[in-house]
Amino acid sequence: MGVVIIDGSTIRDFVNDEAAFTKSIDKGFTDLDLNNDGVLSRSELRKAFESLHLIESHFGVDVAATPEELTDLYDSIFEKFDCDHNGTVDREEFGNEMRKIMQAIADGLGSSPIQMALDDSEQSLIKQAADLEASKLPA
Ligand SMILES: [Ca+2]
Ligand SMILES: [Ca+2]
Repeated sequence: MGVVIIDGSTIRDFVNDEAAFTKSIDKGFTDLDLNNDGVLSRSELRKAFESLHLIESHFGVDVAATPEELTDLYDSIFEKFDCDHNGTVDREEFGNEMRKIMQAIADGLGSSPIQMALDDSEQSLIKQAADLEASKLPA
């Protein structure tokens, strides 16, 4: 378990770093596409959000939400991602929506840094944002 300190600019720098962001979105998409059919299904996207831990922090869900409430929530997230409503999320839809979510998180954080405890093995976007910033610090 490592603790990182991030603020809005950490995340914004990451999202604005086109090469780094696209690379991590691409990798994330490939990891999430469990059956390798080139698109994300409802359940694949749900797994993604369960592992990103964004739900609790960003969507303000009560941890005591019932399974039905959670399913409704994940359904509404899926609808957001699935811009053309064809029932699957392709790479472009995924990248566009992740960018919006990360920007919304950045705006929410503003300039007040928060501490996040992250699993060292975790490769969430927030962890990658923190790593990117750390890599730019003078040695
Ligand atoms: Ca798939
Ligand atoms: Ca779609």
